Amino acid sequence: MDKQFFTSNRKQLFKLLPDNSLAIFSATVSDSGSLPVDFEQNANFFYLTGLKIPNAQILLYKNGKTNLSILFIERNIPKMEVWIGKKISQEDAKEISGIEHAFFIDEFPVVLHTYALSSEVCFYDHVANKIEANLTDSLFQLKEIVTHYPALKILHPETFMTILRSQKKGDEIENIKKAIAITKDAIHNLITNTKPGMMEYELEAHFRYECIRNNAKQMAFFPIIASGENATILHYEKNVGKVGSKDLILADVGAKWNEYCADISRTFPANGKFTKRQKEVYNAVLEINKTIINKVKPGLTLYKLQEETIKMMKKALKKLNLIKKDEEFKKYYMHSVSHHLGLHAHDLFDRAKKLEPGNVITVEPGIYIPKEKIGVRIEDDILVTKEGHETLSKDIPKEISDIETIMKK
Ligand SMILES: [Mn+2]
Repeated sequence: MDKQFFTSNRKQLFKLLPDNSLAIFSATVSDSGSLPVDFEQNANFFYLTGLKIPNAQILLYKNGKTNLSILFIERNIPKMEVWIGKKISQEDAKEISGIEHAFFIDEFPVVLHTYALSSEVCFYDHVANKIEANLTDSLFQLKEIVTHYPALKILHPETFMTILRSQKKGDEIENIKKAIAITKDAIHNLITNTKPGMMEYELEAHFRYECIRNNAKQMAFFPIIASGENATILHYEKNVGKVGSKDLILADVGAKWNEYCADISRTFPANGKFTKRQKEVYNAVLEINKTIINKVKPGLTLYKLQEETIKMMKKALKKLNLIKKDEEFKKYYMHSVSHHLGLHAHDLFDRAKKLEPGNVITVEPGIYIPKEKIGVRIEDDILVTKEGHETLSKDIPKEISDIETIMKK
């Protein structure tokens, strides 16, 4: 991605920040002395800098006409180079991010002091519920700021970041498309390698293998591979069940490409052939999936899509002889039909906000029947366009006949 993209993201954020304010964002904290771990960059930090390095920060300062972005990165430690290689230089970090001013992270308190005294508000991107180290570190720094600058009002920048990040630009959409294309191949690899009697983690391996082989080394989230009754647990992530010959398998999976996520669900029969009952349930979900996708256009809210889904779901569940009264629908369909997608699989979003061109959302109805050991979810990724929408995942088969044909080969 071009540094112009990240520069423009900061510019947009400056427009939203009030006068006399600071904003502080942090990269993911990681202990570079220990063995490698799967590094996942903090999404807001990536969005504003394009940098995929740990232990860095960015300070934004707005005062009158002054819009200042200052980057803080780790110092290179020559004796550590043999263990972990060289740290990125200030020049390279400036080049990637388009930020003109760079310091080392240990200089943060001194630089902050210069700007904190002339600021009224500090938007601190305190990162909760992610990695524990990150939480601890950002809490420690926040405490320091509160102690040293008691007049500074502390707020969270999430509202601003939601506005910015829900509006996907060209390169972002290209990244999501690429993540979906790899996910498509990996789902194909998963489906065509499935045999009854396998373990769910073997299927997970077939999915991951194809992603990694295509240089998508990171998953958008932990792959859900759930067979039979396991498919009725919405966020099942154990993947340790044995696939029964009559089971349906629900795969809710997504690769990541250059930090951007795909989020796709497909459901297929272990032995390659749907039973009559499985077909009934599957087609009911498929019809809702298609109808809701067709409704997607600017001006709608996610609330409205959910309302429409529930309306259809009530009818479908009655037809499937699962419920008699409308209000019983929650027994078999209990989640939202849509969320935004981007740097996170569940990206920042506001359910009440009207959809706009550039939004990328999922459409994912499902029906879950534990007593019949059937769980079906069909999830596609949709770009909202001026005219309506574009189904980014339209090439991933979801018709029963297509799935059965693929599995016969
Ligand atoms: Mn989803």
